[in-house]
Amino acid sequence: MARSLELRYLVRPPEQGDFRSPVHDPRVVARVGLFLGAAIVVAFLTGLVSHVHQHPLAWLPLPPTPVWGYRLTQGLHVAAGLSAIPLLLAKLYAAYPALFARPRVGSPLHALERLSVAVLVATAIFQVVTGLLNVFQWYPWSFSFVRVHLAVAWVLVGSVVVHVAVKLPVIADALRGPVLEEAGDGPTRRGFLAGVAVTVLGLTALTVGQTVPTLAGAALLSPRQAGVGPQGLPVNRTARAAGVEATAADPGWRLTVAAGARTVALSRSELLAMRQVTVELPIACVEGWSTTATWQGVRIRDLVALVHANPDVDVRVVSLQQAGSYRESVLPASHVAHPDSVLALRLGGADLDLDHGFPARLVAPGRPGVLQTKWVERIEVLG
Ligand SMILES: Nc1nc2c(c(=O)[nH]1)N[C@H]1C(S)=C(S)[C@@H](COP(=O)(O)O)O[C@H]1N2
Ligand SMILES: [Mo]
Repeated sequence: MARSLELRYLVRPPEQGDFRSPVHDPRVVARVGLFLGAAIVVAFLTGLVSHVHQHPLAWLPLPPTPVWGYRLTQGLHVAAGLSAIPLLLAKLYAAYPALFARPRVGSPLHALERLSVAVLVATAIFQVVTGLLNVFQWYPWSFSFVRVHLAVAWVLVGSVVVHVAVKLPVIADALRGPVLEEAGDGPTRRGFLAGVAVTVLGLTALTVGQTVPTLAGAALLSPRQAGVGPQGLPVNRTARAAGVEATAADPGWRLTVAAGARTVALSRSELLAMRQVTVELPIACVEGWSTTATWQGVRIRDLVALVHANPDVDVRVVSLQQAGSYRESVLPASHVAHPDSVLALRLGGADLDLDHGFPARLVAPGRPGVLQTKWVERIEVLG
C-alpha cells in the first residue's frame, strides 16, 4: 500500500486532495488567520508608535503621560511579533496543500491572490526573523534594521489587506461554520487549534515579564533579564562600545546648556547643587526589554530656564559619543515641560554607572529607550 502511494508521486505531483488531514481545512486556516492578522495589526500599529517617536510628525504630538505608555506599546510589539511565529507556522501548515490546487492560475484575481500570498509569507518571515535577531542584538546584515523593518512592514500589511479582501467570502464562510464537520475531525482539528493556543500563550507567559515587573521571574526567554547589569539595570550600549570611557570619566566634563548665543556650562557638582528630583521611570528598549528604575537629577525645564525664558520649546540632547544613531535625541516641548523629564545624575541612590550614562543622562517619561540619551554633554534649545 505504502509502495503504491510512493509510486503515485513518481508519476504525478501531489494534488490538494492528496492531503487528507482534517487540519487542512478553511475553518482551521481562517481561525488561525484571524489571530495571525490581529498579531500583525498590533505589531504594525505599535511599531508605528516607535517610528513616530523617533521621527515626529508636526500634527501628531506624543503625550509624555501615561509615563508607562511607551513601555506598554513596546511590550505589545514584542508580544505580538513573538505570537506571530507559531501562528504563522500553524497557518502555513494548515494551508500549504492549497499550493497544489488546480488550476495553478485560474483567473487574474486568482493570480493576484497567489502573488499576495507569496509576498505575505515572505515578508512575514522576514519581519519575525529580523525582529527576533534585533532582540538578540545580532545584525548579520548590512542594511539599517529600523528602516528596512518599517518598509517591509508596510508591504506585509498591504499584502494582508489584498489577501483578506480577495478571500473575504471564503473567510466569512469558514468562520461562520463550526470547527467540526464530521465526528472524526474533532480531536485533530480541536487539538491542533488548542496546541497553537497553548504555544502562543506559553510564549507570551515566558516573555511578558519583560514588560510586567511582577512576572519578571517567568521571563525565561528574555535576552536581557531585569536585575542583570550594573545597578540592576540592563545596558544596551556600554561606555566602551560608545567610545566615551575617557571623556565621560574626565573630571573636566561640563554640561553646556545653549539657547542661541546664550550658554551656561555646569560641572557635575554644580548640577548636584541645583534642585534635585527623584523620578520612577522605565527604560523601554525597542530591543525587547524594559525595566523601571529610580533616577535622581535636575529637571530639564530647570536647565532650560537658565538660558531661556519660555520652557515651551523643543530641545536637542547631545551625547559625548561621536558616532552612532543614538548620540543625540530631540525632546519635544510637551516633555520638556513635564516635571519627570530629568537630566539624571544618580540611579537608585548611587552615582550613575559609566555604562548607564555617567556623568549625566536623559530620562523622560513615555518615550523609547533609544531616545534616553546617555553621556550628555550639551542641551540645545531649538527654535
Ligand atoms: N549616547 C547614547 N545614548 C543611548 C544609547 C546609545 O547608544 N548612545 N542607547 C540607547 C538605548 S537603545 C537604550 S535602550 C538606553 C539604555 O539605557 P541603559 O543602558 O542605561 O539601560 O540608552 C539609550 N541611550
Ligand atoms: Mo534600546
